[in-house]
Amino acid sequence: MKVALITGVTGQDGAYLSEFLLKKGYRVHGLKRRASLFNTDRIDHLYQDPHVENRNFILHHGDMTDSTNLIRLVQEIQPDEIYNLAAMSHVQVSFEMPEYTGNADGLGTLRLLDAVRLLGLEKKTRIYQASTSELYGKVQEVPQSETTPFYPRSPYAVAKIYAYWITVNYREAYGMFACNGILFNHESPIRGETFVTRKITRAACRIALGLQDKMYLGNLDAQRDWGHAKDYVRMMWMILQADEPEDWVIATGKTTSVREFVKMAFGELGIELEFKGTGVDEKAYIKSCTNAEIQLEKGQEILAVDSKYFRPTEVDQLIGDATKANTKLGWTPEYELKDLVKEMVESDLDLMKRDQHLKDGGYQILNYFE
Ligand code: NDP
Ligand code: GDR
Repeated sequence: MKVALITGVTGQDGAYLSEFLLKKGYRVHGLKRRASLFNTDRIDHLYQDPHVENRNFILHHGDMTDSTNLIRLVQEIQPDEIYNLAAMSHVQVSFEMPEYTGNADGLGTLRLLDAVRLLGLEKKTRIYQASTSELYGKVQEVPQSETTPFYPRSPYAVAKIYAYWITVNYREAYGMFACNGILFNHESPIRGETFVTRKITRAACRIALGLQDKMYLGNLDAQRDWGHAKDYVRMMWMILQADEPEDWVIATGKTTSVREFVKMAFGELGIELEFKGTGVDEKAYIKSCTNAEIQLEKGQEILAVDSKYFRPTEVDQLIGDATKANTKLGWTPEYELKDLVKEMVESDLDLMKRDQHLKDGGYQILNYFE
């Protein structure tokens, strides 16, 4: 039985990767942070009672900022594969917490690599590092591939660039099977609520159900190469099964603006929008609605731009070239963006209908939309 350690197991990718590896017959160990409330919603369906013998899904408390904890866990678990997914992963928040982001995302990766080296596991343990298309930052070349120069545009991206190069360095210096997956944006129904896609699908469903009047967004012109997280965790595993340790771009090769994503999400609900104005004065209104269950007035303003969501330095356009992953490992994404949007909207509609029942029953519902 192969043994994997996943850091960031409570996150979007950690949850999908755990499911994927368990189906492959792995014993999966997950590193989770201690929190004052349970923070395991995404993996609760995988939970196994600690009193059961021979569990194959085991959680450990830990933190990327704590070397002794990481060394002890790697020693205890003796993993065949480590997937380093833990990170303060929100680009805008990294401007508010630059030092912590550098510590967790940058130095955290060093701590993990060095734990493997100190314990003499260089030849046993393969390591996947969650690198990101944010490394490309300011557009140098379109589309972006493994050879495109980096130009990071946020404390998050700068921290991740350290993690990228320390992974390459440990591979070259100590012969470790350590690889970077340079993943472009990937989303799902369990995407964090403050990333733009999920913020949009949640708000569209809430507006359609009358739980919210309007949503606020930042830069509607930003373009992202959005894929489905399920396709991307499959590739994380494939990267560690390759013959040689290398770095790989994972992307769909198509780019879409935030504005277009808004139209697609409302479109799934049968609502057509009209955008008026430019820059911070841009707004969107209901143009028509073909869904008889939705009571929205034509002309209602449902979206406004709020400059507080603009970043001090923005990444304008990302579009990835995954030719290497396709030709050398046979990876292609199975999901189209329209399938992803549909899945996210259906899931959020279901969740928001529950909120509506609670509200109708006199209970207070969450009203937090950062
Ligand atoms: P999430 O934000 O959903 O999950 C991040 C995980 O890291 C959570 O489990 C979080 O724990 C954990 N974490 C944060 N800080 C620490 C810390 N100091 N010590 C231990 N654990 C910590 O991210 P995703 O699942 O979307 O992304 C996974 C990884 O891939 C991240 O490294 C991200 O930067 C990277 N990435 C993501 C892309 C995407 O589009 N999703 C694209 C490219 C790269 P908690 O639940 O307690 O907050
Ligand atoms: P990103 O994702 O920064 O690409 O990082 P996010 O969804 O936060 O932003 C995408 C684009 O949308 C614009 N935007 C807004 N973003 C947010 N969050 N909220 C808004 O209201 C809003 N309005 C417009 C942003 O300016 C940006 O251009 C994600 C994370 O998962 C990283 O961890 C990962 O490395 C990269 O994707 C690849």
